Amino acid sequence: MKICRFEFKDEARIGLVAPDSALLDLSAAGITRLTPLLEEDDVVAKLGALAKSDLPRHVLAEVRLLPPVERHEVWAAGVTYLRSKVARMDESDFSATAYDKVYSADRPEIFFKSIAEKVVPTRGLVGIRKDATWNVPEPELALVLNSKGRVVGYTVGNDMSSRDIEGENLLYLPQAKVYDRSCALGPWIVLGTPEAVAREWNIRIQIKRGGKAVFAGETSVSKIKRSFAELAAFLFRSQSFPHGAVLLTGTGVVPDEHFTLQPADRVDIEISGIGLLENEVTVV
Ligand code: DO4
Ligand code: MG
Repeated sequence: MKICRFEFKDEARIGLVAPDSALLDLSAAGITRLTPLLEEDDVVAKLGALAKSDLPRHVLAEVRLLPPVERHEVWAAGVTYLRSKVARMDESDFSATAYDKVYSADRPEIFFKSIAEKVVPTRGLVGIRKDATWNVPEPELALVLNSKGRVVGYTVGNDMSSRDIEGENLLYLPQAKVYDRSCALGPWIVLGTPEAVAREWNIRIQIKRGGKAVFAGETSVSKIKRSFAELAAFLFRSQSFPHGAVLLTGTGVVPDEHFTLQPADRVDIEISGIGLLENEVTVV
């Protein structure tokens, strides 16, 4: 079951993506916000019943999708895949031990990524910093958590990163990770999927320049070292999220060291059980 935020007559609405790719407008059923919906015990049953009712329909391809967050903070876990650990140890002698240790430590790496209003939706522009020379997208499964810390859904995430800044000194991580347009989420949230099923999904990325593929990579959610419940529990330890939160689960695809993004590149990230997050790159 897929729900999204979309723009209609200058307001944000909540929609249910139907199997025939129509968008059912949930505002007609009094559902105007995502956050309270995600607090419900059985949101899938509720939406399943509503899907059978006579809701207004839109053509999905014709609406502008909004980021699937309202007041959710976006956080990110790091070094959860072996590939991420190895690539980061290679890029920085200075910080290699830190990446090595955090991969196997009890406590995962978790860092702040974005406030909701800065999140870029599908078809929006993602950013590379003007003071960075080595920029990459990080295709990641994003957990959608309600205020109790329960994983209620999943979306596709892009943890845009400046590798030269992170590689120079790990204390620069917030600058490598948090800047305008550095976080994209979308196109929608998939609800009602158990972790065991989500772990069978594949994550694919393709980057095109002038219409030609310049990088493609793929990984599997099953390669994430830690369970979703473990990552969520660490995020919610000594911290509350009354509006819920989104937690990116780390990258398992890292382009080789010669690759850097350029303005106007097109980044497509697809997770098999969710859908496609598509963005173009701009300099910020
Ligand atoms: O340790 C730095 C960031 C790691 C990260 O973003 C990732 O592994 O995806
Ligand atoms: Mg990442």
